[in-house]
Amino acid sequence: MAAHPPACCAPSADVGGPALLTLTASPANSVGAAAAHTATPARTHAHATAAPHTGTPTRAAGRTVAIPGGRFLMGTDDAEGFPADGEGPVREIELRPFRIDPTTVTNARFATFVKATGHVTDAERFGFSFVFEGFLPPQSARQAQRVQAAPWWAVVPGADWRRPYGPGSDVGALQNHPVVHVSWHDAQSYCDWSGTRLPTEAEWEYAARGGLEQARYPWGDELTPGGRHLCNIWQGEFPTRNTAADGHLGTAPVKSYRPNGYGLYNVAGNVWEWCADWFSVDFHATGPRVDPTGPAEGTARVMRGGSHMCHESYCNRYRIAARSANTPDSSAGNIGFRVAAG
Ligand SMILES: [Ca+2]
Ligand SMILES: [Ca+2]
Ligand SMILES: [Cu+2]
Repeated sequence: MAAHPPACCAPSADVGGPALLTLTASPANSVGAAAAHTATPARTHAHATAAPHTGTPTRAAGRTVAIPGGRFLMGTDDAEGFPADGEGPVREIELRPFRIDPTTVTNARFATFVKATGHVTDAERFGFSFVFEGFLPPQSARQAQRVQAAPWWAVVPGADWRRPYGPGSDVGALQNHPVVHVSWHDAQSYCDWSGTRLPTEAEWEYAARGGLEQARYPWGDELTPGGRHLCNIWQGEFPTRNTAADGHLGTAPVKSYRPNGYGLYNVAGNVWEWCADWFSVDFHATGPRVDPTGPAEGTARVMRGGSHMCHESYCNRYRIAARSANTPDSSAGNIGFRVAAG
């Protein structure tokens, strides 16, 4: 994502996957984040996004809320935006009705899925995931290999969804927090099991807007109206001091803060959310305007919504129109997902 000014708070798409395994075998103490996206082998998993939408309603789909079809203005030309991310141009998009989960998938729900299927996540297969340095014991933080372009990300062997801060940590107290350290593939597997699917990027944005037209945030244009925090991001100086003025240092329970006009929680902040689409900075400028599903191929999958690590001075990608992406086998402590259906 070298073309993204400034780098996002999520570890770069370039460092996930087997290329990193090679690097970790060498004494290099930082990962070359500027490597090409092609460092990750292309997978043909894209077609899994066409997973059956029609099966009988399942428990997981039953948690979803109905979003009426309609037209909306997608994207932004906001001066606070990042045009290089492909946030614009603003265009009218038409969508069929669909359903979407009011929350991201929790650790408790992901545990049910893993228990039922024996699913092994990409983080477990590769043997590491990316953990924010501030969550590590000082000794581990000092010794950890870092992501060059985003050195606050430590490469932590043994970090995965059950051990979000690395070996010795657990999700015991985080049952209703979003599952993290899950790759796009892991999210897709959860969807396949639960009879759901990932939302398209257009569906995600439409649902996240909650009926407001072109608002900067899910509740309006002001970040902290009346001084109130309405989402879980970063306050203080990134990445050295987090005051947690919004109540949360790391992830927050999935139903924190008030929901948007469609009943969705934490679309802004908390965790990045995988979408079904391949990422492109410009495909949408000329692409379909009715039920768009993104480009036919790519190297990274769209992520939306921003995370608890976004800060206005650096990565204000908690705006609704903000975009990011990562390779489909990458995972980190600030990436999760919510499911859709219909
Ligand atoms: Ca926070
Ligand atoms: Ca989010
Ligand atoms: Cu960010």
